[in-house]
Amino acid sequence: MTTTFVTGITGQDGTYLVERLLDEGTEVHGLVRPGDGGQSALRARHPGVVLHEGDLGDPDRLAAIVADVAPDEVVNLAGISSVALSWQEPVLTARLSGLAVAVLLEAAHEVQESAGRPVRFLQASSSEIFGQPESEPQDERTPVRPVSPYGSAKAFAHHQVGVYRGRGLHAATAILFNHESPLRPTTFVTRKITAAAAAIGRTGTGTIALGNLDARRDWGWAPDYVDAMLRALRHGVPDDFVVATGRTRSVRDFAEAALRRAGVGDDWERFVEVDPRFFRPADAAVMVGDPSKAERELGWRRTVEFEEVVGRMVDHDLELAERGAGA
Ligand code: NDP
Ligand code: GDR
Repeated sequence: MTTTFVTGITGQDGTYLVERLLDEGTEVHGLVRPGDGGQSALRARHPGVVLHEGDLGDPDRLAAIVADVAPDEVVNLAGISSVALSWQEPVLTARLSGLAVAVLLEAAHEVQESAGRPVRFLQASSSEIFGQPESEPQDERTPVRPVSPYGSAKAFAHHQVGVYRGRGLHAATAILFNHESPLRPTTFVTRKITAAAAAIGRTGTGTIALGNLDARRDWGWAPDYVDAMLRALRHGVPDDFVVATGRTRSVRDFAEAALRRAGVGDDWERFVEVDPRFFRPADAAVMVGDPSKAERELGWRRTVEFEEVVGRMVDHDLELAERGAGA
């Protein structure tokens, strides 16, 4: 039986990944932060998952857990995942999303050396490593030139994976563009919009205060991206794979689609306002990925288009709003 160690198991992608791994009969071990977090919900839902308490910021504990589990596969999803937060916490971001990846790679390599069997590693890399790219669409050859503390930490991690690939570890990256689901927290623009749109749709009042409405992003469906990560992990050759839809939409487009779905109609613009507090010191104007390598070499296909991503998120939030109102 394959043993897979997953960090970030309580997050959006971790939640979908655990279900995939358990369905295929994998023994799943997960890193959880001491204290509650999403831990008790996870224990209740999946009692078969073995949880290990530790923090990414504690390198000795992290290395000891990997040595103890001696996994066949490591999937690293944990870290500071908010670009906005990384501007407020640049040093913590470097520790959790950069340095901790060096610790995990070294620990995985040590397991490989001491057990005398291959260990596979998958890093959740990010389109933010490209910063403000000069060309579109971005692919695996786009220069890595981050402009945010988050992107910089992810770029270090991305390069470190390449270093360990050179040392013989089966280490791959999925260069993930934005991917969304009802599990997204409202600190990200999509869920912030869908939660607010649902409330506006129900009550007919309220506003959504947003930053840069012209920012364009390539938004996909989270379970599709988890599928891509698994394919990259299990692929014969360890490599880097852009995971994206190849289509880009503005924050304004997202807000329009969500408000229309919530039943607001042509009047949607009246509910959107710009608040300078949500602008960032640096932000790419347009991100759009070219997933053709993942499609060609991994056989990956997205299954959910933009309109449906928005629709599923709004419908979920409308349901939550109904339930909240009925309680
Ligand atoms: P989430 O923010 O939903 O999940 C982050 C996970 O990291 C949570 O399980 C969280 O645990 C854990 N974590 C945070 N800090 C620590 C710590 N100090 N020690 C241990 N665990 C910690 O992220 P997503 O699921 O959306 O993303 C998964 C990965 O993919 C991330 O690395 C992200 O940077 C990357 N990525 C995501 C994209 C997206 O669009 N979603 C796009 C590109 C890359 P807790 O529950 O305790 O907070
Ligand atoms: P991002 O996602 O920074 O791309 O990181 P986010 O949803 O936070 O921002 C997307 C774009 O929307 C603009 N924006 C706003 N963003 C937020 N959060 N709140 C607002 O009010 C708002 N108004 C406009 C942002 O400026 C930005 O241009 C996500 C995360 O999942 C990362 O972990 C991942 O690596 C990248 O996607 C690819």
